[in-house]
Amino acid sequence: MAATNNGTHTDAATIRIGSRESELALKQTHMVRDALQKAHPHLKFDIITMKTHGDKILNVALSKIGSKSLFTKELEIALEEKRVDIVVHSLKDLPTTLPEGMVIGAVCEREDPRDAVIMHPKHLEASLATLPKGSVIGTSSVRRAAQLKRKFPDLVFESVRGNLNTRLRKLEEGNTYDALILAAAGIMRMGWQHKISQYLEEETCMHAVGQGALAVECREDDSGTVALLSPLVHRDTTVAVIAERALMCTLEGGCSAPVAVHTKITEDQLDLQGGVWSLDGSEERRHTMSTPLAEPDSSSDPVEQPAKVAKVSTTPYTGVVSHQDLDHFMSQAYTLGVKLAKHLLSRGADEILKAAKEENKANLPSNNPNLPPSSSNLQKKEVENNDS
Ligand code: DPM
Repeated sequence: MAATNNGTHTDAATIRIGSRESELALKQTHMVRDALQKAHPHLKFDIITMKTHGDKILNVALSKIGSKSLFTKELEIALEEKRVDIVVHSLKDLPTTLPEGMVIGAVCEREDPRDAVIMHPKHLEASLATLPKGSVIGTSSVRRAAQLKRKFPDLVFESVRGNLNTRLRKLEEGNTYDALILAAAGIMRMGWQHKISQYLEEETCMHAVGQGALAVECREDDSGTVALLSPLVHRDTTVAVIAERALMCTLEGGCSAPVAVHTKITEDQLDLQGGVWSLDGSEERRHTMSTPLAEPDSSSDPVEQPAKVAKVSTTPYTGVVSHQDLDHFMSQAYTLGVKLAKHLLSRGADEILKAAKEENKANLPSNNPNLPPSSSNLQKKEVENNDS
């Protein structure tokens, strides 16, 4: 245990950081470890790696699992059993409802949240708009596929197996894919920015909720660790991702549903754009709403209180720990996300999401024994994992 009984850290404490084993996960963990070491030079930080269920079951597409805890559960068990004190995640892999007793103690400054295109070496001069008709784009994200099918009906979208290293090798050494779509943040952390041909702006493909931000999870009752993480909290990122997660939570979207966002913080205002698509991209609902990020008392908007669901962390704001000086902004951001989600739902997003989830479920190999697991379209094909 890093904390003493009264919740404060001793000078000699060692903080144990849990991480997945993939190269990207470790790079992310090292970034957080370095920031913590800088903020707390007197503490020692150890990294403990482990495989998650998602790293072990390599034959089911992320969109079929329906649960986002696939890549986080083992780490959270280690946290609960006090084998580690904190866990580093890509925020976009963390569900909007955390297990009881767990909180996000810090959301760090966001990297570029956009999706990006890596072209096959034979298409280095091309963009998605100029690729030959029928070109195959590798992505296992229903969110990316739905938006891009709508924009580029002549392109073909295929699932791609494996972690980032495997995917890049399959693109560059094979002839199956003409391009990959990946999160710019992951590409940059891997040191591959020179391979990016094109960044996708929000008109073309909005990003996933929380994309590009790292989150540090800890035990809610470990006040010493929560305090230790506070130097890592980034205000604008925290406010933006709370709006995004409130939207996601209210839509009850998960990995299986094409939900995407675009957030902008300018001066004292937060703009949140959200969208929902059918799997084939033919249906779309998107809308933008804004809120002033006003200091207490100058806001005229009623502030929505986050729902407290039984058996769920009592921390409001989709699991993100509230910091006193940020609380007012966090609640305005949360309110905005809920409001935008309700607007989208009232315009038919509920039907679209329901249909997308059912379509995904119907294509699950286990629900459809006659379906060969390797049949060729995105919804039916298997992937090894979504390795982040
Ligand atoms: C989630 C999705 C993907 C990851 C779904 C989505 C992409 C899966 C795929 C929830 N998690 O984005 O619509 O492309 O097959 C993941 C990546 C990162 C975190 C890799 C990536 C790195 C970027 C970040 C996988 N999780 O999206 O290219 O920190 O946001």
